Amino acid sequence: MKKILVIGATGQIGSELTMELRGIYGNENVVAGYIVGAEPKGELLESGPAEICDVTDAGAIAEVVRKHNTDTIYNLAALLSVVAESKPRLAWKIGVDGLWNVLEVARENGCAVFTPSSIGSFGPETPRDATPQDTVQRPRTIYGVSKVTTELLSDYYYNKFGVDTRSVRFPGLISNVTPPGGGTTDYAVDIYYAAVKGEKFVCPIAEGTYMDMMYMPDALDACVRLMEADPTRLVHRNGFNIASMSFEPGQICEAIRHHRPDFEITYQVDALKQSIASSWPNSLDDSCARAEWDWNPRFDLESMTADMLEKLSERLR
Ligand code: AKB
Repeated sequence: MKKILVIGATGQIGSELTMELRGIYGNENVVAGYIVGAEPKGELLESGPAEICDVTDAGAIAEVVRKHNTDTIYNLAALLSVVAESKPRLAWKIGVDGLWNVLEVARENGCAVFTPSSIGSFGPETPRDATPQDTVQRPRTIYGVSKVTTELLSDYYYNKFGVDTRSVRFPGLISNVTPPGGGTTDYAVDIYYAAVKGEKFVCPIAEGTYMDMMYMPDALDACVRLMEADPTRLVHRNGFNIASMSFEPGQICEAIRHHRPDFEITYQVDALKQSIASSWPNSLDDSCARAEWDWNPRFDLESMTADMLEKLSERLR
């Protein structure tokens, strides 16, 4: 049975991934690593072990790994794209120096490492539609620069030291559990909260701006499936394009109107978010992930919208 440490276990992905992994590998085998100020609560705290584990503290990571005999680290610590622009040094410290700490601990203790990359690792010179797996990566944001670096550093540790590093390039993630904070794609979560509360949605992203998005259950499946994949089938490692849907704000609004016909949207474009969104691809080609580890998402815009509205309505009731 795997022994897993999730760093960033109380964040948007971590809070759900930790519970998913506990369901698969057993509660006691999945440690929720968190930082002071973002402590686990409720089921996340009660269902399994939790340890303070700051990604910027290599000694703390090593201690937790040794104490729990960890063999797999999910390293989810990162600042999202918009907030990273206002704290570039911190974004680098967490995203790149933090990963370096994780990789060193992994090298010394024989751990596999999963680190998410992002559609933010692409930039304006990247082919926009059906963006290939291997293509130009010259992002203009510090988030993107750090994501490209994490892909390269992870490949370096695999090629040089044999550390089993794997990653995916996540699109915008949509979840009804833990909201994101400080991302360019956050509007696609906020819009559902507005719909369920019966409010008009003021969209910070311009009509016609396409970005890849994904429902959280598919994102969690990607994390597990890739780390379980037969290594002999992996031609790529860091990081795989994965995709399930691409839409612009008007289309998500239309999908919501199938359930809430009176739902309204207006646009008040945020210059920073828009400039980031405009530099990202419209849609990714994920054929390598499909061929190398059977990536196969379940949700499209319609099925995600139905599920989001139902679950959020229950939660906010
Ligand atoms: C962001 O918007 O910063 C993230 C991402 C696409 O990586 N959701």
